[in-house]
Amino acid sequence: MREKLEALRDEALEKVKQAEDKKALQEVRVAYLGKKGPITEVLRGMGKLSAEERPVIGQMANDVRDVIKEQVDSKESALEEAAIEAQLASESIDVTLPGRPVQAGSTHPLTAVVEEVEDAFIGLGFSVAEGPEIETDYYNFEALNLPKDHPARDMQDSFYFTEELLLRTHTSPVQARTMERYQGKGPVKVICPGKVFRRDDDDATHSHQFMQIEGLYVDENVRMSDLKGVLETFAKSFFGAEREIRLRPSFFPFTEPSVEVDVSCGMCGGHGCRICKHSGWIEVLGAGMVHPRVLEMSGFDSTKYSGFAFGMGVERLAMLKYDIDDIRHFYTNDVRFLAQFKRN
Ligand code: 2U9
Repeated sequence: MREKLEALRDEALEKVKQAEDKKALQEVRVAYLGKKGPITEVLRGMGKLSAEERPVIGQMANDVRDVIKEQVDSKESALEEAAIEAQLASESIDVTLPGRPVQAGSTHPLTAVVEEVEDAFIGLGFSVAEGPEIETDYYNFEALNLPKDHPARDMQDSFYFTEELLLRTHTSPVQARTMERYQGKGPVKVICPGKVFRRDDDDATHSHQFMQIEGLYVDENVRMSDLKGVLETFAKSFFGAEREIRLRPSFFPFTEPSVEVDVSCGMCGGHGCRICKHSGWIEVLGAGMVHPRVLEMSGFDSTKYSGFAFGMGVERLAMLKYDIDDIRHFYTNDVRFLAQFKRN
């Protein structure tokens, strides 16, 4: 019996040693320590032993069971530890490896120009206002002194949804709505950037959708000289301090008098070159003193208040500033074009 227990112990410990995973170890545990295992069998057959042998063999069987159990338990802990070590090793990150390059996008040139213009006017005390791209006939035309028979209201020139609703053809309705909100009390000092829509055939200089920034300043005693000073300050800030502006008479239904504003050519310094078509000047925006009828329609007393307004095309500003030859570059989203406008 003694030899049998010793053989059992040696055999079990050898199998513990050889067990490579928890499943194999569990099999050893069940085979040697389970209810149907050989040690339980020895303990069960104790009755057949003599009175002297019984305590000795009993003690020995218990010892063998204990040593097998202890070895199985410690091997189990060792296997668990090794598994955790292996997992940690497989998940380890070498933080000294160089990172994969990230493809960062860039600000769209039109967004960059809008933000730059906004910053220039915010510096002069203007706020930024936005409004709906789908407008009513009233705000897009009527409130801006464009009567029903005006050629600009031709169905062929605008995108109409119904007789009353259309895609705005300029951002002027945003200023009309802003004035209305002020309920006849100045000052109103806003710029309105946004998308506008006109039924045009697209080519290198025209697009059926483009961006405008318009501005409005209404207060007591606003004069043409205020308009000139603001636009000159803007032109110098946007194009460069060496640039000059000049005003030429023009006509818009919503301003009287109206002007077109040229900036001196940055390429030739005003002497004349290919860029300015040998005139020394480049047209950049339209402006004027707000028509008294427009002031009245939006709730302002035109005998007490006066104002100036101006409008410019964002694509045109960007094309002049960055020497871009085709307006369609702004909308086709070729990354080779867009990536040139990365800002630091
Ligand atoms: C209100 C009163 C007056 C806005 C103005 C212009 C002159 C102008 C064009 C420039 C190039 C449009 O993008 S463009 O084609 N705009 O010449 N816009 S004055 O006058 C207003 C607007 C709103 C209530």
